[in-house]
Amino acid sequence: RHKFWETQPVGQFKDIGDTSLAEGPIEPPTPLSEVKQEPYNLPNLYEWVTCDIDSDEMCTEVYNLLTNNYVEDDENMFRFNYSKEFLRWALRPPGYFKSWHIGVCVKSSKKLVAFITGVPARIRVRDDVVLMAEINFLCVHKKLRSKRLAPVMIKEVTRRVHLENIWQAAYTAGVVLPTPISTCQYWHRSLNPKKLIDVGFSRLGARMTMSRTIKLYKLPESTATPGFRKMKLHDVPAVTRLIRNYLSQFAVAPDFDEDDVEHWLLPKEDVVDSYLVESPETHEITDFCSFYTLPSSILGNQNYSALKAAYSYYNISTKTPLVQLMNDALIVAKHADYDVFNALDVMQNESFLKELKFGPGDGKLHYYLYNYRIKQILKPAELGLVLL
Ligand code: NHW
Ligand code: EN5
Repeated sequence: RHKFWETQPVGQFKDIGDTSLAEGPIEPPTPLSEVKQEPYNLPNLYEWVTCDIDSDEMCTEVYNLLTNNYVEDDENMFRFNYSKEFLRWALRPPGYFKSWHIGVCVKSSKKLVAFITGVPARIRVRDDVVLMAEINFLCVHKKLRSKRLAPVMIKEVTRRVHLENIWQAAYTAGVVLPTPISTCQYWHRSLNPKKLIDVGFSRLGARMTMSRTIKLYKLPESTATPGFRKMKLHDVPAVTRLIRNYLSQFAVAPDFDEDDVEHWLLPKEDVVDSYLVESPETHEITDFCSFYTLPSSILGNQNYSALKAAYSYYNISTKTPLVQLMNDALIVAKHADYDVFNALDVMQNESFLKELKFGPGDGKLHYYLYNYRIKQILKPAELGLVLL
């Protein structure tokens, strides 16, 4: 069934529910001297490249590959269109390794035809903080699919992660692989319902007219929470305390320090947005919400070529009810001209999705760990991790 994944240290379908298997690493680390020193072999026409995404030319090559070949929905109507600035942000967190930004190109023309990346992250699984690689942006050009290139790329990124003495990884995918630690549902909140319907992202509900639909999704002009404002650099220490305390309740979550918070959560235009609530009385930071910007190309529509989507990231409420906080997030997203606000049913998101008129999407997102076993499949609400 899974000729490649059966050979890898990941939870196997046959082991689901086997309580005799302990939680933790599946295989022990091997001495660094035993890690393969040369890259894996590629088919003869191709060669490895380490992608320098600081370089505008390389960043453009990667951007073009992904823009034309990355993830689509099940009916091939939309394709993720990560921006160059987003890719630079996603691939250069504190302590990143250039050697983990891996391309495959055609020897003769140097044209980039495949890509995979890792970035380092400390991820806590229950009580253990584990240094991991977060793997993302696996992409093989449409013309080179089904030639078993993906397993070679996964083995190569694994080798380069091992060379840094890191032995675990986390990743998400829309497809089922051996074996998810959790399966989440995408939810969508229309901000621009007319456009969403026009492009086939959503449908006019039964017994609904366009004008009733527009009215249904209308939002207030201004935010409701006193002290709601954009996060600034000087907020990093307070936001770090807030988020560390909040994430401690989940079974799997990143272990963020101040440098991570500055990188991942400080607002970056058209990449990541973060708002917080500063108490007008005490000036305490009591609540926080954030979203990242990931447009999709609209494939084959006469009138529109891009869908502007916000994706819920980390949200924390200690004083402001989460429903009110997220309604304010919807209001600022609407003002910034997003067409849709997307969220997964992770963390405490269930508590606002229905009330704020999010509807379930047709996509699921499966979470995976490499070389780390957990005993039971987690509920989405036990996940405190959002990957890009
Ligand atoms: S998920 C997004 C993945 N990208 C896309 O969907 C883009 C569009 N599709 C493609 O480019 C986010 C191709 O279809 C890809 C597969 C490249 C997906 N993850 O080359 P073959 C991520 O980036 C397995 C893992 O013939 P292809 C996360 C498949 O099950 N494995 O297929 C990435 C089969 O193995 P099996 C996937 O269609 C996490 C084999 O690939 C997969 O030409 C990576 C077939 O290969 C997926 N999304 O190319 C793992 N899709 O055993 C990281 C298919 O079933 C692991 N496959 O026979 C950790 C590594 C680090 C460890 C460090 C200690
Ligand atoms: C790793 N970092 O399928 C990422 N998206 O629902 C890789 N559907 O947008 C993982 N099919 O339901 C990728 N509209 C996995 C996701 C791949 C992309 C994907 C889904 C998620 C999606 C939309 C459009 C469907 C178009 C036809 C969808 C319904 C919205 C509606 C709004 C009103 C209230 C009810 C729902």
